[in-house]
Amino acid sequence: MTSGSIRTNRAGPHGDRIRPGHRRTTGIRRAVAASSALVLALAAGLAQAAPKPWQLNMERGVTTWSGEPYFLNNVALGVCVVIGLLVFGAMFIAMFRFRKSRGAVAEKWAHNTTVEIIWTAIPVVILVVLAWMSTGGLVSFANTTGSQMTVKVTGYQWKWRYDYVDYQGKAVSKVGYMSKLDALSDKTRQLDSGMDPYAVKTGDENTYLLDVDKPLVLPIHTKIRFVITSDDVIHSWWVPAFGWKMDAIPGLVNTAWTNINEAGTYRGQCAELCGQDHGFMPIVVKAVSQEDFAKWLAAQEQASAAPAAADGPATAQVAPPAPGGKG
Ligand SMILES: [Cu+2]
Repeated sequence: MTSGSIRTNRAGPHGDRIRPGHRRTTGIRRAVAASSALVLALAAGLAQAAPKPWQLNMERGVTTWSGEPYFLNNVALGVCVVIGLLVFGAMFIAMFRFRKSRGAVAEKWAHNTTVEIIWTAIPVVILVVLAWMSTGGLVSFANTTGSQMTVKVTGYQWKWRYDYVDYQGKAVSKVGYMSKLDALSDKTRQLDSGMDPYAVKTGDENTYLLDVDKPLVLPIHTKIRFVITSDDVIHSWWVPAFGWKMDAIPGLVNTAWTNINEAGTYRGQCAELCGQDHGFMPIVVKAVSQEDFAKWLAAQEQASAAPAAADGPATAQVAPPAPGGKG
C-alpha cells in the first residue's frame, strides 16, 4: 500500500505530512530490530538436543540430517514473520493513521492490475522457493542407499519391538527384543497408585512415561536404515532428536534412516493415536560408540545362541514371531 492511494484531509503545511511518515519508518525499524532480537534470544536457548521446559522452537537434533528440517522450519518461520509484520503493519497503519475521526476520506476507485499482479506473483515465488527447498530435504531423507546397518522396528499395542537385521554387511543372528514402558512409570501411572510421577527419574532428568525397560542400542557415525511396520494398528516411531517421524503401518514396510553424530540417550514417543495406552509406549535410543556397539551386539548374539542363558536381554526365542518371519 502506498500513502498516495489514500488522501488525508488534515490541515497543516506539507512538511507535516512527511514527518509522521518518517516517524513511521523509524517505528517499523525499531519493531523489526526488537523482533529479530527476540528471535535471536529464542534461538540461543535451542542448542540442546533434548526438549527443555519453555523451549519454543523445534530442536536442532543430533544427526547428519536433522539440521535440514530445523533449517527449513526456521526459513518458513522467517517468511511468516516478515509477511505477518508487513500485512499487520499495513493494516494497523491504515486503521489508525487514516481513520475517519482524523478526517480521512476514502478513495473511490477499486482494483489495480499492476498491484494485483505483484501481490499474486510474490507469494507464488515464495511458495515455489519453499517447495523447492523442502523437496530437497525430502529427497535426501528418502535416500537410504549406502546404509551400514538395518534395524526393523515393529509397533505393537503398546510397546515396540526392535530386530537387528544386519550390521556392516553381515546378517545379525536372532537379536531382537520388546521395548516397553519401564516398571516404575508403569506402577506410578496406575489409578490410585498414590505414587509421585515426579519421583520417576533417570539421574536428574524426570523420565515419567519417557523410559523403557530395554532401549534401542545404536552405534554413532553409522548410516542406519530403519524398516518400520506394525503388528496391529498404525503407530508412529518418533525420536525428535533425529528430525523425523515415520508411520508404522500393518502390512506395509516404511523406510527411514539416521546417522547419529553424538553418543547419548535420545527419547521419543509413539506419534500416532493407537489406542488407550498410546501415551505409554515411549521410545529410548541409546547411541554408543561403534566399538561399544560391536561388543554389545556380539554379546546379544551369543546370548541368543545359547538358549540356557536366560539372563541376557536378548529375548528373540521368547518373543512372538514378527510378522513375515525374520523381516
Ligand atoms: Cu502407538
